[in-house]
Amino acid sequence: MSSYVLFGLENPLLDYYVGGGEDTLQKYELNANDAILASEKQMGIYKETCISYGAGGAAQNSCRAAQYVLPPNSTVFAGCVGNDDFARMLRESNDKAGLRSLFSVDPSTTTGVCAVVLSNNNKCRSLCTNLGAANNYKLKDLKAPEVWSLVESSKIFYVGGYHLTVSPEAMLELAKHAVEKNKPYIMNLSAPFLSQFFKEQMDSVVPYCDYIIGNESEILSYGEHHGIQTKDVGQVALALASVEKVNKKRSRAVVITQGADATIVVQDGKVNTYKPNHVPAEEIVDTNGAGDAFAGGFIAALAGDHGIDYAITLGHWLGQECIKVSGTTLPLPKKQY
Ligand code: 26A
Repeated sequence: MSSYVLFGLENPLLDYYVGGGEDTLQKYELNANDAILASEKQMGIYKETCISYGAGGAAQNSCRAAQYVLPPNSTVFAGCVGNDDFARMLRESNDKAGLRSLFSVDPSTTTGVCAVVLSNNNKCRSLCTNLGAANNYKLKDLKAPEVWSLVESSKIFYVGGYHLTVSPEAMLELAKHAVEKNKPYIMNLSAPFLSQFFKEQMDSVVPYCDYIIGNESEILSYGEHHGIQTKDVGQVALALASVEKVNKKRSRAVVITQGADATIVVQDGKVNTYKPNHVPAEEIVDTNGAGDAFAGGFIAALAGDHGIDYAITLGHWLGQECIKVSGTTLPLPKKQY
């Protein structure tokens, strides 16, 4: 029996930082705070000079962050990569973080890349992804015996909403296992465009979710595209939390972060708020990955059988540690909460 407790699934991406701030945003028709799939007009961005690079992929970042606070060998992460240097870099940084990579390899294409453009004194980040091999993850990859045996021995599941564009089938297969064994299943809303353009896929997975994590723009997009007539974050979160559940043994919590503002938690028909500690502007280096680190702390706490109050506190702490360093990484040597 393995000791892994957390199983993550999503897109293993390499983050490719491009300079130029507002000018680059304009050149490639990108918004300052957004996450999109690249279209033809953005393909040139991957030929711009890279100012730095590092492991990315939202859920992969969260799993690395969860491992930061969990005992060794607690986390595994599945997705599809190419057979190239980028894949080797991702494996190396997961190894370094103690996250086990469960990568399927598609040698016919390249590992996925996310162009990151920082603007507004590094307070805004625009993400533009070319999924590459990550787009080719299939249900059969999850069902491969060496992968599925780790699904069976894991205690808790974390799926990125971004995977809705890739393999909702694999997300559902994991979800059904979670229900059958009454294990917690957590999804991140990941980006506003998913509720809009992948609504059907989103709606197929939400009934299985025990926890849904997102930010204010993601929940408002969910509301807008589900006919919820309010722009009040708590009210939209209540509506999402009340979508009928498949696993009746667990209630659902919806957790919405709002940057430096209070995190909103909806559970059992009640709205609670949790204010994160203040981080002085001069200490903020790079906000890319803050939400992922929050999710990592949150799921690590759940994996350790803690309650939601502690999960939020640990999430806030990891989010804050993440924005004080460059990239989607956390400070080394490790800090203790
Ligand atoms: C399918 N898309 C668009 C994506 C992503 C993504 N991770 C998975 N799928 N677009 C951006 N990211 C990741 O989000 C992190 C910051 O939250 C980036 O790789 C970045 O590390």
